[in-house]
Amino acid sequence: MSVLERITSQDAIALEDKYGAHNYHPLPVVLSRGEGVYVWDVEGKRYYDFLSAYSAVNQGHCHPKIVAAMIAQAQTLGLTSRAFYNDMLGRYEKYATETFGFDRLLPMNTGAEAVETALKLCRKWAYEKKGISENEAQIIVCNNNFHGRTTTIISFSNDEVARENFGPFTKGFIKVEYDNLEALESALKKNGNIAGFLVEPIQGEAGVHVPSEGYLAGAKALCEKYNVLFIADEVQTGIARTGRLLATCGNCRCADRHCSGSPEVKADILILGKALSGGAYPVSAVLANDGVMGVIRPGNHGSTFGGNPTAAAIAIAALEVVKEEGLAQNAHELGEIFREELNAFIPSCKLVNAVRGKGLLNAILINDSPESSTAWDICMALKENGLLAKPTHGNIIRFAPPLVMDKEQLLDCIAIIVKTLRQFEE
Ligand code: IF1
Repeated sequence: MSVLERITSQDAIALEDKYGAHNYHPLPVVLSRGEGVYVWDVEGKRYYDFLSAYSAVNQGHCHPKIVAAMIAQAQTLGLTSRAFYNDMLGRYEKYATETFGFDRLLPMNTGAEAVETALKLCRKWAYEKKGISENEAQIIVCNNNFHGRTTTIISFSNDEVARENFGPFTKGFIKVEYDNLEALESALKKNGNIAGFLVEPIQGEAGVHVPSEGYLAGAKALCEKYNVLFIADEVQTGIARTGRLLATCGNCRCADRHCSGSPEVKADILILGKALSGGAYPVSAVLANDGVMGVIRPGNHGSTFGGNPTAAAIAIAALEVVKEEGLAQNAHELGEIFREELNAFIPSCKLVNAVRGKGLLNAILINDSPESSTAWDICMALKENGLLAKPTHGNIIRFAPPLVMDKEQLLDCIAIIVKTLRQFEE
Protein backbone atom coordinates (compact mmCIF):
# COMPACT_ATOMS: atom_id res chain seq x y z
CA MET A 1 0.00 0.00 0.00
CA SER A 2 1.46 3.35 -1.01
CA VAL A 3 1.73 5.86 1.82
CA LEU A 4 -0.89 8.11 0.19
CA GLU A 5 -3.45 5.43 -0.78
CA ARG A 6 -6.85 5.88 0.92
CA ILE A 7 -7.08 3.89 4.15
CA THR A 8 -9.87 2.93 6.51
CA SER A 9 -10.16 4.38 10.01
CA GLN A 10 -9.21 0.98 11.34
CA ASP A 11 -6.05 0.85 9.21
CA ALA A 12 -5.06 4.38 10.24
CA ILE A 13 -5.50 3.61 13.92
CA ALA A 14 -3.56 0.36 13.54
CA LEU A 15 -0.67 2.16 11.87
CA GLU A 16 -0.42 4.72 14.67
CA ASP A 17 -0.72 1.96 17.24
CA LYS A 18 2.10 -0.01 15.65
CA TYR A 19 4.49 2.73 14.58
CA GLY A 20 3.71 5.73 16.81
CA ALA A 21 4.63 6.67 20.37
CA HIS A 22 1.55 6.23 22.53
CA ASN A 23 1.63 9.74 24.02
CA TYR A 24 -2.06 10.40 23.40
CA HIS A 25 -5.37 8.57 23.84
CA PRO A 26 -7.39 10.04 20.97
CA LEU A 27 -11.11 9.60 20.48
CA PRO A 28 -11.43 6.74 17.92
CA VAL A 29 -12.18 8.94 14.90
CA VAL A 30 -9.82 9.36 11.94
CA LEU A 31 -10.16 12.74 10.29
CA SER A 32 -9.17 13.34 6.70
CA ARG A 33 -10.69 16.73 5.79
CA GLY A 34 -11.61 20.01 7.45
CA GLU A 35 -13.48 23.10 6.28
CA GLY A 36 -14.73 25.89 8.52
CA VAL A 37 -16.59 24.39 11.51
CA TYR A 38 -16.69 20.92 9.97
CA VAL A 39 -14.34 17.94 9.79
CA TRP A 40 -14.90 14.64 7.95
CA ASP A 41 -13.62 11.17 8.83
CA VAL A 42 -12.05 8.83 6.28
CA GLU A 43 -15.41 7.14 5.76
CA GLY A 44 -16.91 10.52 4.80
CA LYS A 45 -18.96 11.20 7.95
CA ARG A 46 -19.18 14.92 8.81
CA TYR A 47 -18.77 16.30 12.33
CA TYR A 48 -18.94 19.68 14.01
CA ASP A 49 -15.47 20.30 15.47
CA PHE A 50 -16.10 21.43 19.06
CA LEU A 51 -12.45 21.35 20.08
CA SER A 52 -10.82 23.45 17.31
CA ALA A 53 -7.47 21.70 17.89
CA TYR A 54 -7.51 23.11 21.44
CA SER A 55 -8.40 26.62 20.18
CA ALA A 56 -5.81 26.73 17.40
CA VAL A 57 -8.41 26.67 14.61
CA ASN A 58 -10.36 29.76 15.74
CA GLN A 59 -10.59 30.97 12.13
CA GLY A 60 -12.09 27.65 11.00
CA HIS A 61 -10.38 24.71 9.28
CA CYS A 62 -8.41 25.52 6.12
CA HIS A 63 -9.47 29.18 5.97
CA PRO A 64 -8.98 30.13 2.29
CA LYS A 65 -7.24 33.44 3.03
CA ILE A 66 -4.76 31.83 5.44
CA VAL A 67 -4.11 28.84 3.16
CA ALA A 68 -3.58 31.15 0.18
CA ALA A 69 -1.08 33.23 2.16
CA MET A 70 0.73 30.05 3.23
CA ILE A 71 0.92 28.65 -0.32
CA ALA A 72 2.03 31.94 -1.85
CA GLN A 73 4.82 32.46 0.66
CA ALA A 74 5.91 28.81 0.71
CA GLN A 75 6.24 28.94 -3.09
CA THR A 76 8.31 32.13 -2.86
CA LEU A 77 10.61 31.94 0.16
CA GLY A 78 9.80 29.48 2.94
CA LEU A 79 12.65 29.71 5.41
CA THR A 80 15.87 31.71 5.68
CA SER A 81 16.79 31.32 9.37
CA ARG A 82 17.54 34.57 11.22
CA ALA A 83 21.13 34.51 9.95
CA PHE A 84 19.75 36.86 7.29
CA TYR A 85 16.86 39.32 7.13
CA ASN A 86 13.73 38.47 5.16
CA ASP A 87 11.07 40.76 3.70
CA MET A 88 8.17 39.38 5.77
CA LEU A 89 9.28 39.35 9.42
CA GLY A 90 9.45 43.10 9.97
CA ARG A 91 6.02 43.58 8.40
CA TYR A 92 4.55 40.88 10.65
CA GLU A 93 6.22 42.34 13.75
CA LYS A 94 4.84 45.80 12.96
CA TYR A 95 1.33 44.49 12.29
CA ALA A 96 1.21 42.31 15.40
CA THR A 97 2.73 44.86 17.80
CA GLU A 98 0.24 47.47 16.57
CA THR A 99 -2.62 44.99 16.88
CA PHE A 100 -1.85 44.06 20.49
CA GLY A 101 -0.32 47.35 21.66
CA PHE A 102 3.30 46.46 22.45
CA ASP A 103 6.66 47.82 21.29
CA ARG A 104 8.28 44.56 20.27
CA LEU A 105 7.66 40.90 19.33
CA LEU A 106 9.97 37.90 19.66
CA PRO A 107 8.81 35.21 17.17
CA MET A 108 8.80 31.52 18.10
CA ASN A 109 6.91 28.42 16.92
CA THR A 110 5.05 26.47 19.60
CA GLY A 111 3.24 27.74 22.66
CA ALA A 112 5.67 26.00 24.99
CA GLU A 113 8.62 27.64 23.26
CA ALA A 114 6.94 31.02 23.72
CA VAL A 115 6.33 30.28 27.41
CA GLU A 116 9.99 29.28 27.83
CA THR A 117 10.98 32.48 26.04
CA ALA A 118 8.81 34.53 28.38
CA LEU A 119 10.38 32.87 31.44
CA LYS A 120 13.91 33.59 30.17
CA LEU A 121 12.95 37.20 29.32
CA CYS A 122 11.41 37.71 32.77
CA ARG A 123 14.47 36.32 34.56
CA LYS A 124 16.88 38.42 32.48
CA TRP A 125 14.83 41.53 33.19
CA ALA A 126 14.87 40.70 36.92
CA TYR A 127 18.69 40.45 37.01
CA GLU A 128 19.48 43.38 34.72
CA LYS A 129 16.67 45.81 35.54
CA LYS A 130 15.21 44.89 38.95
CA GLY A 131 18.61 44.01 40.42
CA ILE A 132 17.79 40.55 41.78
CA SER A 133 20.96 38.55 42.44
CA GLU A 134 21.99 36.14 39.67
CA ASN A 135 20.19 32.74 39.83
CA GLU A 136 17.92 33.92 42.69
CA ALA A 137 14.89 34.95 40.59
CA GLN A 138 11.57 33.30 41.45
CA ILE A 139 8.49 33.25 39.19
CA ILE A 140 5.04 32.76 40.70
CA VAL A 141 2.70 30.35 38.91
CA CYS A 142 -0.77 29.02 39.74
CA ASN A 143 -1.81 25.61 40.95
CA ASN A 144 -3.40 23.48 38.20
CA ASN A 145 -1.65 25.51 35.52
CA PHE A 146 -1.04 24.30 32.00
CA HIS A 147 1.69 26.05 30.03
CA GLY A 148 3.12 23.25 27.89
CA ARG A 149 5.25 20.17 28.29
CA THR A 150 8.95 21.07 28.33
CA THR A 151 11.01 19.96 31.32
CA THR A 152 11.06 23.44 32.85
CA ILE A 153 7.32 23.95 32.34
CA ILE A 154 6.36 20.60 33.90
CA SER A 155 8.73 21.51 36.74
CA PHE A 156 6.01 23.89 37.98
CA SER A 157 3.05 21.74 37.00
CA ASN A 158 1.12 19.74 39.58
CA ASP A 159 -0.11 17.20 37.03
CA GLU A 160 1.65 14.02 38.14
CA VAL A 161 0.98 12.25 34.82
CA ALA A 162 2.80 15.08 33.03
CA ARG A 163 5.71 14.98 35.53
CA GLU A 164 6.27 11.36 36.47
CA ASN A 165 9.86 10.21 35.83
CA PHE A 166 10.84 13.34 33.92
CA GLY A 167 13.02 14.82 36.73
CA PRO A 168 15.23 16.41 37.84
CA PHE A 169 13.16 19.58 37.58
CA THR A 170 13.98 23.26 37.13
CA LYS A 171 14.04 25.42 40.28
CA GLY A 172 12.82 28.99 40.73
CA PHE A 173 9.03 28.69 40.78
CA ILE A 174 6.50 29.34 43.54
CA LYS A 175 2.94 27.99 43.28
CA VAL A 176 -0.10 29.86 44.58
CA GLU A 177 -3.82 29.19 44.41
CA TYR A 178 -5.45 30.45 41.21
CA ASP A 179 -8.00 33.24 41.54
CA ASN A 180 -6.75 34.13 45.05
CA LEU A 181 -5.30 37.64 45.36
CA GLU A 182 -4.44 37.20 49.04
CA ALA A 183 -2.35 34.14 48.24
CA LEU A 184 -0.59 36.07 45.47
CA GLU A 185 0.12 39.09 47.70
CA SER A 186 1.36 36.85 50.52
CA ALA A 187 3.89 35.23 48.15
CA LEU A 188 4.95 38.65 46.85
CA LYS A 189 5.41 40.00 50.41
CA LYS A 190 7.39 36.99 51.59
CA ASN A 191 10.04 36.97 48.90
CA GLY A 192 11.99 39.92 47.54
CA ASN A 193 13.31 37.91 44.61
CA ILE A 194 10.07 37.59 42.68
CA ALA A 195 10.62 38.36 38.96
CA GLY A 196 7.22 37.63 37.51
CA PHE A 197 3.73 36.16 37.80
CA LEU A 198 2.73 33.74 35.03
CA VAL A 199 -1.01 33.19 34.68
CA GLU A 200 -3.63 31.87 32.27
CA PRO A 201 -6.51 34.41 32.06
CA ILE A 202 -8.78 31.34 32.08
CA GLN A 203 -7.36 27.97 33.15
CA GLY A 204 -8.24 25.87 30.12
CA GLU A 205 -6.86 22.42 30.81
CA ALA A 206 -7.80 22.63 34.47
CA GLY A 207 -11.40 22.68 33.31
CA VAL A 208 -12.13 26.17 31.93
CA HIS A 209 -11.86 27.96 35.28
CA VAL A 210 -12.92 31.58 34.74
CA PRO A 211 -11.46 33.66 37.58
CA SER A 212 -13.56 36.08 39.65
CA GLU A 213 -14.28 39.51 38.21
CA GLY A 214 -11.35 41.73 39.09
CA TYR A 215 -8.84 38.93 39.68
CA LEU A 216 -6.67 39.71 36.65
CA ALA A 217 -6.80 43.47 37.28
CA GLY A 218 -6.02 42.86 40.96
CA ALA A 219 -3.10 40.61 40.07
CA LYS A 220 -1.75 43.18 37.66
CA ALA A 221 -2.02 45.89 40.34
CA LEU A 222 -0.12 43.68 42.81
CA CYS A 223 2.57 43.07 40.18
CA GLU A 224 2.96 46.82 39.76
CA LYS A 225 3.04 47.34 43.54
CA TYR A 226 5.85 44.79 43.98
CA ASN A 227 7.69 45.57 40.70
CA VAL A 228 7.01 42.11 39.24
CA LEU A 229 6.21 41.33 35.60
CA PHE A 230 2.63 40.24 34.83
CA ILE A 231 3.01 37.46 32.25
CA ALA A 232 -0.23 36.50 30.47
CA ASP A 233 -0.29 33.10 28.79
CA GLU A 234 -2.93 33.70 26.11
CA VAL A 235 -1.94 30.74 23.98
CA GLN A 236 -5.42 29.29 24.43
CA THR A 237 -7.50 32.32 25.51
CA GLY A 238 -6.06 34.78 22.98
CA ILE A 239 -7.01 35.62 19.38
CA ALA A 240 -10.71 36.30 20.05
CA ARG A 241 -11.50 32.94 21.74
CA THR A 242 -13.06 34.52 24.87
CA GLY A 243 -15.08 37.19 23.06
CA ARG A 244 -12.34 39.82 22.95
CA LEU A 245 -9.10 39.90 21.00
CA LEU A 246 -7.32 39.08 24.27
CA ALA A 247 -8.82 37.75 27.50
CA THR A 248 -6.58 40.24 29.36
CA CYS A 249 -7.37 42.81 26.72
CA GLY A 250 -5.72 45.93 28.03
CA ASN A 251 -5.20 48.61 25.40
CA CYS A 252 -5.07 46.36 22.37
CA ARG A 253 -6.43 48.12 19.31
CA CYS A 254 -8.93 45.42 18.39
CA ALA A 255 -11.60 46.58 15.98
CA ASP A 256 -14.51 44.97 17.71
CA ARG A 257 -16.84 47.38 19.48
CA HIS A 258 -17.59 44.86 22.22
CA CYS A 259 -14.15 45.15 23.72
CA SER A 260 -14.34 46.61 27.19
CA GLY A 261 -10.67 45.97 27.94
CA SER A 262 -9.11 48.14 30.58
CA PRO A 263 -5.44 49.17 30.41
CA GLU A 264 -4.95 47.95 34.02
CA VAL A 265 -4.95 44.37 32.76
CA LYS A 266 -2.34 44.91 30.07
CA ALA A 267 0.36 42.24 30.46
CA ASP A 268 4.04 43.17 30.76
CA ILE A 269 4.77 40.04 28.73
CA LEU A 270 2.09 38.58 26.42
CA ILE A 271 2.37 35.00 25.17
CA LEU A 272 0.49 34.00 22.00
CA GLY A 273 0.32 30.78 19.98
CA LYS A 274 -2.22 28.35 18.45
CA ALA A 275 -4.71 30.58 16.57
CA LEU A 276 -2.00 33.17 15.87
CA SER A 277 -1.69 31.04 12.73
CA GLY A 278 -5.30 29.85 12.53
CA GLY A 279 -3.93 26.35 13.02
CA ALA A 280 -2.20 26.34 9.63
CA TYR A 281 1.38 26.28 10.96
CA PRO A 282 3.21 26.45 14.32
CA VAL A 283 3.42 30.17 15.08
CA SER A 284 3.89 31.66 18.56
CA ALA A 285 5.12 34.96 19.86
CA VAL A 286 6.17 36.88 22.95
CA LEU A 287 5.29 40.59 23.04
CA ALA A 288 6.63 43.20 25.47
CA ASN A 289 7.58 46.85 25.61
CA ASP A 290 11.14 48.16 25.24
CA GLY A 291 11.72 48.32 29.03
CA VAL A 292 11.45 44.52 29.13
CA MET A 293 12.34 43.29 25.62
CA GLY A 294 15.37 45.61 25.60
CA VAL A 295 17.33 43.14 27.77
CA ILE A 296 17.49 40.70 24.85
CA ARG A 297 20.61 41.07 22.73
CA PRO A 298 21.99 39.08 19.76
CA GLY A 299 22.84 35.51 20.74
CA ASN A 300 20.63 35.46 23.86
CA HIS A 301 17.79 33.47 22.30
CA GLY A 302 16.57 32.11 18.96
CA SER A 303 15.15 29.28 16.88
CA THR A 304 15.68 27.94 13.35
CA PHE A 305 12.06 28.46 12.33
CA GLY A 306 11.22 31.36 14.65
CA GLY A 307 10.12 34.34 12.54
CA ASN A 308 10.32 32.56 9.19
CA PRO A 309 8.67 34.22 6.18
CA THR A 310 5.95 31.55 5.88
CA ALA A 311 4.97 31.92 9.54
CA ALA A 312 4.97 35.70 9.16
CA ALA A 313 2.70 35.63 6.10
CA ILE A 314 0.33 33.18 7.78
CA ALA A 315 0.13 35.14 11.03
CA ILE A 316 -0.67 38.39 9.20
CA ALA A 317 -3.47 36.65 7.28
CA ALA A 318 -4.76 34.91 10.43
CA LEU A 319 -4.97 38.19 12.36
CA GLU A 320 -6.61 39.95 9.40
CA VAL A 321 -9.29 37.24 9.32
CA VAL A 322 -10.01 37.79 13.03
CA LYS A 323 -10.59 41.50 12.40
CA GLU A 324 -12.30 41.31 8.99
CA GLU A 325 -14.77 38.65 10.14
CA GLY A 326 -15.41 40.18 13.59
CA LEU A 327 -14.55 36.89 15.29
CA ALA A 328 -14.25 38.40 18.79
CA GLN A 329 -17.77 39.85 18.61
CA ASN A 330 -19.11 36.60 17.16
CA ALA A 331 -17.45 34.55 19.90
CA HIS A 332 -18.96 36.87 22.52
CA GLU A 333 -22.48 36.68 21.11
CA LEU A 334 -22.49 32.93 20.41
CA GLY A 335 -20.92 32.24 23.80
CA GLU A 336 -23.75 34.08 25.53
CA ILE A 337 -26.29 32.01 23.59
CA PHE A 338 -24.44 28.75 24.35
CA ARG A 339 -24.34 29.33 28.12
CA GLU A 340 -27.90 30.68 28.20
CA GLU A 341 -29.28 27.63 26.36
CA LEU A 342 -27.32 25.15 28.48
CA ASN A 343 -28.21 26.94 31.72
CA ALA A 344 -31.87 26.61 30.71
CA PHE A 345 -31.37 22.88 30.08
CA ILE A 346 -29.22 21.93 33.08
CA PRO A 347 -31.93 22.10 35.79
CA SER A 348 -33.75 19.27 33.97
CA CYS A 349 -30.61 17.16 33.54
CA LYS A 350 -29.17 15.20 36.47
CA LEU A 351 -26.04 14.41 34.47
CA VAL A 352 -24.72 17.98 34.27
CA ASN A 353 -23.89 20.21 37.24
CA ALA A 354 -22.95 23.42 35.47
CA VAL A 355 -21.70 25.15 32.34
CA ARG A 356 -18.95 27.78 32.53
CA GLY A 357 -16.74 29.79 30.24
CA LYS A 358 -16.27 33.01 28.35
CA GLY A 359 -16.85 33.64 24.66
CA LEU A 360 -16.54 30.31 22.89
CA LEU A 361 -14.27 28.69 25.48
CA ASN A 362 -16.75 26.73 27.59
CA ALA A 363 -17.08 23.48 29.51
CA ILE A 364 -19.78 21.41 31.20
CA LEU A 365 -19.21 19.70 34.56
CA ILE A 366 -20.50 16.12 34.53
CA ASN A 367 -22.21 14.90 37.69
CA ASP A 368 -19.88 11.95 38.21
CA SER A 369 -16.45 11.35 39.69
CA PRO A 370 -13.34 12.50 37.76
CA GLU A 371 -12.26 8.86 37.79
CA SER A 372 -15.45 7.77 36.01
CA SER A 373 -15.60 7.21 32.26
CA THR A 374 -18.86 9.17 31.98
CA ALA A 375 -17.39 12.26 30.30
CA TRP A 376 -15.49 10.07 27.86
CA ASP A 377 -18.61 7.98 27.17
CA ILE A 378 -20.61 11.16 26.52
CA CYS A 379 -17.93 12.32 24.04
CA MET A 380 -18.16 8.94 22.30
CA ALA A 381 -21.93 9.40 22.03
CA LEU A 382 -21.49 12.99 20.81
CA LYS A 383 -19.19 11.60 18.11
CA GLU A 384 -21.93 9.19 17.01
CA ASN A 385 -24.31 12.16 16.88
CA GLY A 386 -21.92 14.20 14.71
CA LEU A 387 -20.07 16.45 17.18
CA LEU A 388 -16.44 16.08 18.32
CA ALA A 389 -15.40 17.15 21.80
CA LYS A 390 -13.08 15.74 24.44
CA PRO A 391 -12.97 15.71 28.25
CA THR A 392 -10.28 17.80 29.95
CA HIS A 393 -9.94 16.29 33.41
CA GLY A 394 -12.13 13.31 34.10
CA ASN A 395 -15.59 14.77 34.46
CA ILE A 396 -15.31 18.05 32.52
CA ILE A 397 -16.03 18.34 28.78
CA ARG A 398 -14.54 21.35 26.98
CA PHE A 399 -16.61 22.91 24.19
CA ALA A 400 -14.62 25.21 21.89
CA PRO A 401 -15.89 25.42 18.30
CA PRO A 402 -14.21 27.54 15.62
CA LEU A 403 -15.18 31.22 16.03
CA VAL A 404 -16.52 31.35 12.46
CA MET A 405 -19.57 29.32 13.55
CA ASP A 406 -22.91 31.00 12.89
CA LYS A 407 -25.97 31.06 15.14
CA GLU A 408 -27.82 28.37 13.19
CA GLN A 409 -24.87 25.97 13.40
CA LEU A 410 -24.47 26.72 17.12
CA LEU A 411 -28.13 25.97 17.81
CA ASP A 412 -27.75 22.73 15.83
CA CYS A 413 -24.76 21.80 18.03
CA ILE A 414 -26.64 22.65 21.22
CA ALA A 415 -29.46 20.38 20.03
CA ILE A 416 -26.94 17.56 19.49
CA ILE A 417 -25.45 18.08 22.98
CA VAL A 418 -28.89 18.13 24.64
CA LYS A 419 -30.05 15.08 22.66
CA THR A 420 -26.91 13.16 23.60
CA LEU A 421 -27.19 14.02 27.30
CA ARG A 422 -30.85 13.00 27.25
CA GLN A 423 -29.84 9.64 25.70
CA PHE A 424 -27.54 9.13 28.69
CA GLU A 425 -30.33 9.90 31.13
CA GLU A 426 -32.55 7.15 29.72
C1 IF1 B 1 -1.18 18.80 24.68
C2 IF1 B 1 -3.93 20.96 27.18
C3 IF1 B 1 -5.08 22.78 26.08
C4 IF1 B 1 -1.81 25.96 26.47
C5 IF1 B 1 -1.44 27.12 27.18
C6 IF1 B 1 0.81 26.90 26.46
C7 IF1 B 1 0.49 25.75 25.73
C8 IF1 B 1 -0.83 25.26 25.73
C9 IF1 B 1 -2.47 27.88 27.99
C10 IF1 B 1 1.59 25.04 24.97
C11 IF1 B 1 -1.16 24.04 24.96
C12 IF1 B 1 -2.46 22.23 24.28
C13 IF1 B 1 -1.32 21.25 24.35
C14 IF1 B 1 -1.92 19.91 24.02
C15 IF1 B 1 -3.37 19.97 24.48
C16 IF1 B 1 -3.69 21.43 24.66
C17 IF1 B 1 -4.22 21.77 25.98
F1 IF1 B 1 -4.97 20.13 27.25
F2 IF1 B 1 -2.81 20.33 27.08
F3 IF1 B 1 -3.90 21.78 28.22
F4 IF1 B 1 -5.33 23.50 25.08
F5 IF1 B 1 -5.70 23.04 27.17
N1 IF1 B 1 -0.14 27.55 27.17
N2 IF1 B 1 -2.25 23.43 25.07
O1 IF1 B 1 -3.11 25.51 26.50
O2 IF1 B 1 1.41 25.24 23.59
O3 IF1 B 1 3.42 23.91 22.96
O4 IF1 B 1 1.16 22.90 22.70
O5 IF1 B 1 1.85 24.79 21.22
O6 IF1 B 1 0.00 18.99 25.02
O7 IF1 B 1 -1.80 17.74 24.88
P1 IF1 B 1 2.00 24.14 22.57
